[in-house]
Amino acid sequence: MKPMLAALVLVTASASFLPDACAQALPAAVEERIRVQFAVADENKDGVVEVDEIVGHALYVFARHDTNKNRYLEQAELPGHDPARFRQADRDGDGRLSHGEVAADKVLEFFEIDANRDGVVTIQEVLVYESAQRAKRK
Ligand SMILES: [Ca+2]
Ligand SMILES: [Ca+2]
Ligand SMILES: [Ca+2]
Repeated sequence: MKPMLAALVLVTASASFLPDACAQALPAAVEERIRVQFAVADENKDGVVEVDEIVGHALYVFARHDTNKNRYLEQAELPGHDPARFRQADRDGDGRLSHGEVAADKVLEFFEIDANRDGVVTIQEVLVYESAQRAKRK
């Protein structure tokens, strides 16, 4: 009985204060940038981001970065982009990202961010996800 109770207390404790603690770990400038990106991605302005909105946003960003307009993104077209992230998205390993590779990467990330699995992503879910990612990178 006792170990079970301890586990229960642990779950309750982490559920109640961990997300807040995580969100606070983000520098204000980073949080602000995330909030701006979220607002842009939320095309229908209902306060949550759906998977279609994230794909639409990703392809919009794709077009803006594809400066030589060859319908592929090379690492050189993404200054400041994490090279490890680039390689992860580059599924066929040809050194460039196609529309499909970018869309797939975003869809996979979307469902990872959607912690409560309700099919939409809230700003809180994004902030918790981002701080977890940053903690992992450290
Ligand atoms: Ca929306
Ligand atoms: Ca590729
Ligand atoms: Ca969600």
